Amino acid sequence: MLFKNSITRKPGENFAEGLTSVRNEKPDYKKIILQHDEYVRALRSLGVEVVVLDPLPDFPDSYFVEDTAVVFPEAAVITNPGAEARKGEEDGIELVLARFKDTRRILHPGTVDGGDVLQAERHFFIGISERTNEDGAIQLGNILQDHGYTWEKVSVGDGLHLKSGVNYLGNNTMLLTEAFDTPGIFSGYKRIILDKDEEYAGNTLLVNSHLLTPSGFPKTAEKLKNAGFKILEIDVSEVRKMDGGLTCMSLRF
Ligand code: CIR
Repeated sequence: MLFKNSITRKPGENFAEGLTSVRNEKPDYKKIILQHDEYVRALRSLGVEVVVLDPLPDFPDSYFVEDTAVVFPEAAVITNPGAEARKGEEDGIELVLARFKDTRRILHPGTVDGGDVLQAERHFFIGISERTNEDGAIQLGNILQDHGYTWEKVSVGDGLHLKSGVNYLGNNTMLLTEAFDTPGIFSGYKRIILDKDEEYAGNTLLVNSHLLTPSGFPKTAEKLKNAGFKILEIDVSEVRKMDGGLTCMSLRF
């Protein structure tokens, strides 16, 4: 699927007040701004128009725009984010997406974070996690089904989001951690399994002709290149300190 448009949001000066499981590594504002700029440049270099929204001071995690919507050619589903501190981020995104798509909403008690929603061609995997519940998955699945997509639930286990551990690379190929390489779910795909010490690189993002992958994971970079993929390595060290990665920082359609 070719992406023409994307929505991003600049990290705010208070981004380090966002939710994170990473202790004792202080994130740096100047660095994250440079990293975000590089990310936006990479999207543009791949032919994608990028909307860059201003920070929302009340929501330090709001540059992780991926969690606020699920976008596909026919519509955009505005989520009800699973973390209390992030509820409300979706309202600003709805206004922007409504310029491009018909919008639908996930309603309470359903919760969905976009980071739990993995699209592989006409099929969606919806992760059940601390952020996405059964009710939310069913609401989203019903909307997807109305548009002719198929879907299934996947238990996320320990990770934050489904896409923290598995991503679709195109060409019928999944990049995934050993934990997701269980018989059944992804066995119909070619699979590239991440080394234990490089699992963070599972958050690799397919954009048109290239894969955006975090820098600093040489074994994963080699595996992707050997499998025939073109890669762009991007430094997201500060984003990682806030439990985020490359997929989280944009909505693409
Ligand atoms: C959070 O905990 O919600 C943020 N600090 C990180 C969100 C990352 N988003 C994503 O993986 N889609």
